[in-house]
Amino acid sequence: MASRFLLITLICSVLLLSGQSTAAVVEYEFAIDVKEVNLTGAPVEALAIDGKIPAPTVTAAVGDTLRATFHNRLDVKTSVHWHGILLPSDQDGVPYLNTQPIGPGKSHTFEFPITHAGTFWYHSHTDLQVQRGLYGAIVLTEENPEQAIEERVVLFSDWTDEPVDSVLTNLKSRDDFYAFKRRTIQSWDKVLANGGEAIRNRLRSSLTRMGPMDLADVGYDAFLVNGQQVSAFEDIDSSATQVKLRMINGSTSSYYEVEYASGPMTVIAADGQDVMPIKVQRLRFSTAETYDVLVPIVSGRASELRATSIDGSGYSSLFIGEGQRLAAPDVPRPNLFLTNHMDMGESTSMPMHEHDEHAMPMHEQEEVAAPMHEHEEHAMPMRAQEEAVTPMHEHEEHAMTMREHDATSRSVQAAERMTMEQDVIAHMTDYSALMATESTQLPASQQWREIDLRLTGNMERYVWSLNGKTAREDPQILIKKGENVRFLLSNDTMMHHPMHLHGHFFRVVNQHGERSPLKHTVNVPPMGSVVIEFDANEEEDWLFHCHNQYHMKTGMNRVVSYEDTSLFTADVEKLIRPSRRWFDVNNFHAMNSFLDYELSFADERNEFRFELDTNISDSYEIHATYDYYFNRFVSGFAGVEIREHHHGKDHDIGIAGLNVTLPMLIDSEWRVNDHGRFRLELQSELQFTRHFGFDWRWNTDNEYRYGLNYRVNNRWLLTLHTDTEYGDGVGVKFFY
Ligand SMILES: [Cu+2]
Repeated sequence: MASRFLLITLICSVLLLSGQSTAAVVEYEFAIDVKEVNLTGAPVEALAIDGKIPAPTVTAAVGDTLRATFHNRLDVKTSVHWHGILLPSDQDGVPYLNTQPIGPGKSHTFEFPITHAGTFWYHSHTDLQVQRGLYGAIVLTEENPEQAIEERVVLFSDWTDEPVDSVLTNLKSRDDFYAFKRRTIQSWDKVLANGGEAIRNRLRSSLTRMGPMDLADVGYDAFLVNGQQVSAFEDIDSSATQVKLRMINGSTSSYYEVEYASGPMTVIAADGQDVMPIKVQRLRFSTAETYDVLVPIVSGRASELRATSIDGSGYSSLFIGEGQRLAAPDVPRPNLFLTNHMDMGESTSMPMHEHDEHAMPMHEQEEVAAPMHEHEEHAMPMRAQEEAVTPMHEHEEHAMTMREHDATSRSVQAAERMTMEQDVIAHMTDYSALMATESTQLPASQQWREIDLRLTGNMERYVWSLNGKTAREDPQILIKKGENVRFLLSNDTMMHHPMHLHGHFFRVVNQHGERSPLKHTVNVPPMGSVVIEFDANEEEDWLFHCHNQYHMKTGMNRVVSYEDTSLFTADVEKLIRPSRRWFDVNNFHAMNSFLDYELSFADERNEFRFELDTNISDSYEIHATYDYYFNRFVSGFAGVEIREHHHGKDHDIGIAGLNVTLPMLIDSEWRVNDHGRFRLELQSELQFTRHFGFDWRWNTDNEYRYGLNYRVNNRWLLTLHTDTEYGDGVGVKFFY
């Protein structure tokens, strides 16, 4: 691997006419190559820029020209996108849209003027390469920076040892594939244990066919800060009383709760744009955002900045300062059973006490899942150093024993909240507290264009879309230069979506009116809505997409095109697709009395299904159908059914009908055969506990199958079944 060191050369200094300031060409040259890393105890192949994960930080000042050359040493294509930066569209780095991909062995040079300051990042926009390590920080400073305070870059990311293509395949194969690994299967035992409100929530979400809320897609093996699970800044100037952290969430799909051990953080910029300073104790950090914060340095202490994945499945730790380690408080696992999705959009709707109150029972926290393992490992040394008396120690105790000390815990925390300074936001979960430093109003003289964008998806099939259509089906949003554009974003799904617009800053319209903050990435919470507005002052084409890379790659994106200058071509399909369009899912069910094999081959709208049932000796049934999905709940199908049973051959028949998801998430099949005979079949699954589940199927011919399953791991189930045709049986189910 040809690793190159960062090369910064100030090639030429251009004296401006005034003679006062100098603008430089800041030049970088990087190699993109594979790199073996070992983050969880096993060596895995990753991708790195100049041998580093994260990539080296790119810095430049307003007025400079940034010239960056990338040499692709991979055997696949790659690309580099400058996230959040205003630049000419042909430099934006989105392959097939703005900049051609960088082929294997090829090089590409970007060159653009730096017109604004702030904290940003750069990353590959090809396939899921960002999950493998192709991301780095960008620090853009003012032309003549004032005496700067001590500052550091803090880049958070998520890590899986699995090949990314298999992550996507797994997400497609079963909606709870990673929930099992993350221990977030929302089984009925937990619903019941959480009482009346949880039962009502579950019944409501089942009746409305929404299904339960989820906070993460992937079961990660590690969460990283500056490339490590535990990292430290020990070299802070000893005279410094505070340090500026340029925080970047460079994750592929993770949101974090960020908290600092030595008091609240002062947020001074969001997405590279200055905001009026606000003090925040716990900050929800959406994928692809950046925040600049000031944190106090406590002499003789290394205070932890902890970023906990919002599903509670793990965290990364950064210790700031030198001395005894001071741990940040544990963020209890969110309780999805008691979180009404309507709460998700409200600021500080989940104050600390509510969180703790809704924390998982203790035994739940004790179970050690793979991602929790590291969590435990670096929690241990902290606990070991008990001499480092942490003021937050009591907090941990509360979280762990809150079942027993519920009442005590609640009153203690209520008191804590009371004593907390009035102007500290205990938990910032949205943007209502963010206020720009000056008016961000759009030119009053311009025409308005308003566009409704519903964030839609199908969790069961893992298809994500806008207004019910993937980018392949409806790729473009047309706007005109000189307009004010307003996007009304409403989230119809039970997941968060961090929506990112390339090449523009938009206002996130909030209570601060004309001083609504400017951002380039906005979280739209489950069932929530957000209004964004921007001045259409660019040219050509810009991507607008969910920055959860798995949502983006399965359809949640659009090209925003300027009508008169758009260079949009059909090639864009190569951009919005993962490495392939079709996914296959195989289910194999082997019993002592029969075999059942199901194959599904599907894209976002079409599905080919094949099912074979047989007892091997004298009976079999084959179904082969084509399904077209009208929407999340309804598909139409046509196909054939071939049956041969021991009591005599039934002849082959054509079948057609509708599959409809009914309230309570019951799947129904309404079909007729070519003799005009109608049949209704119903089926569903019930998950009693993390491991035990029940499935049933019944039809109006009075055929049924039902069974009890024990889930051994992500892919294997032990099963006990009975079937009208094949009788009772025990066996295994396997899917891949
Ligand atoms: Cu999304």
